Amino acid sequence: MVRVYIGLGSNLADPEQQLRSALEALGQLNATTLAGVSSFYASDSLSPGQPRYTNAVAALDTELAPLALLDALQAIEADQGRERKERWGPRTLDLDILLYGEEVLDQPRLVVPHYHMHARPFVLYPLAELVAPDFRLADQRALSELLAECPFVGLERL
Ligand code: A4P
Ligand code: MG
Repeated sequence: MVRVYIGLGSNLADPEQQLRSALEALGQLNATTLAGVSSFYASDSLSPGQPRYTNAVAALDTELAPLALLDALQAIEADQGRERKERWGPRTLDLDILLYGEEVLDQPRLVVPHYHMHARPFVLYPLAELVAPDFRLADQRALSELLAECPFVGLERL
């Protein structure tokens, strides 16, 4: 069993409901247990002119290998009607593998820790709800230091 953290995001078609549906699907994954869910947070999109996002982080305990987990997450995204038209386009559902145990992966389909997580308040603050205060990322960066450099600005806890 490996402890994994998943970032959830949506900015189309009732984002809060998208996140709830995705959490239900995560809870039904093979060889996987949903171990925790953060609060939901709203924030403006990083891409100007797009609808606001709702984000959350989920903790999973899984026996799925990293790429099998990615396949499963992409199947959930597809089930919930995500269409990949443009990178960074609005989406009904985005599921990112933030952390996969202690692993550091740099593969064509999978980079872990997720490349943008270190400076995104809508990832770091929900993650902080699920872990101990002295938590370190797989690359050994302390979550507390990342939070100190990432003010809780523009984030609304729902
Ligand atoms: N991929 C590589 N590593 C991973 C990983 N750790 N987890 C690959 C998941 N996928 C990973 O993803 C493109 C490819 O990344 C996948 O096929 C997978 O093989 P995608 O989800 O299709 O692309 P994307 O999400 O449009 O691009 P990207 O760079 O992941 O965008 P981000 O970083 O997710 O940004 N503002 C707010 N407030 N909240 C948000 O959640 N999200 C975005 C999208 C922009 N602004 C936002 C938010
Ligand atoms: Mg993504």
